[in-house]
Amino acid sequence: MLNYFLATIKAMPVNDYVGFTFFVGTMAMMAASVFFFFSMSLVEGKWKTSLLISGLITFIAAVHYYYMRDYWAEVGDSPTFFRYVDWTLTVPLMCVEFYLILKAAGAKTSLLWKLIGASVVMLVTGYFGEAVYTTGSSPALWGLVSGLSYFYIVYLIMAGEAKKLADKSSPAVQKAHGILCKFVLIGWGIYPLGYMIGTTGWYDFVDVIGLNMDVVYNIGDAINKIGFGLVIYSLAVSKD
Ligand SMILES: *C/C=C(C)/C=C/C=C(C)/C=C/C1=C(C)CCCC1(C)C
Repeated sequence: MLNYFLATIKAMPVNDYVGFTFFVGTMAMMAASVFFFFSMSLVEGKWKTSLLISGLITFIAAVHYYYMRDYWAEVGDSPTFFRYVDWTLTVPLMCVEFYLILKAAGAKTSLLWKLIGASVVMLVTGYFGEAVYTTGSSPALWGLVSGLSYFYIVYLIMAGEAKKLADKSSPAVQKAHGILCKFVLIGWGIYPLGYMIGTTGWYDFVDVIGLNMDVVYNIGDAINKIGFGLVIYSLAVSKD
């Protein structure tokens, strides 16, 4: 561990703010995982699995951030592959969180599979546009398909099946569901911004904000993965 810190500090030029966000991301995800795992023993039985999933989301991210930091330091380029492997594991787990809190209201596994299916399509098409078909109008087209899958998820949770189940749930679950929806609508909306910065297309005007794509993705991950877990945590400790 000490060696890791020393190597990190040596490999980190003072002006490498991108590398710095990978480093801070690793630590934040690790700390959050410890918090969620330890909280499991403090909450009622029915919430333990939800907290376990919260911890797994940040733990999987911590491991990927560890490698992404290395990759950035060694190669000096976006660790797109690790990034998408991370998302492909963690985003479906976020769908599981929705399913688990709505299960008491009668959520079926078919709802879970719709959410997971849409998120896999969203991520695979995003990967195509970012790493496979990167020229001409391809990134814009793949980004569009990805965006449609994203809006299907938003529809399911904010107006469709999941919303109807939330309406039948306890006040505490309703509140948690509502906040998780805002994370998906606003927090997940950060990612297309990173995509527009990192790929070429009609939307290149977004680059004028001068941010680095990985910094945008790293901010998105910190907000969404830790934020999601904290919503679940506060639901689990509420008297409901
Ligand atoms: C922990 C990781 C999370 C919550 C990742 C979420 C990623 C997205 C919501 C990505 C969405 C994208 C689009 C909607 C269009 C452009 C391509 C993507 C994959 C960046």
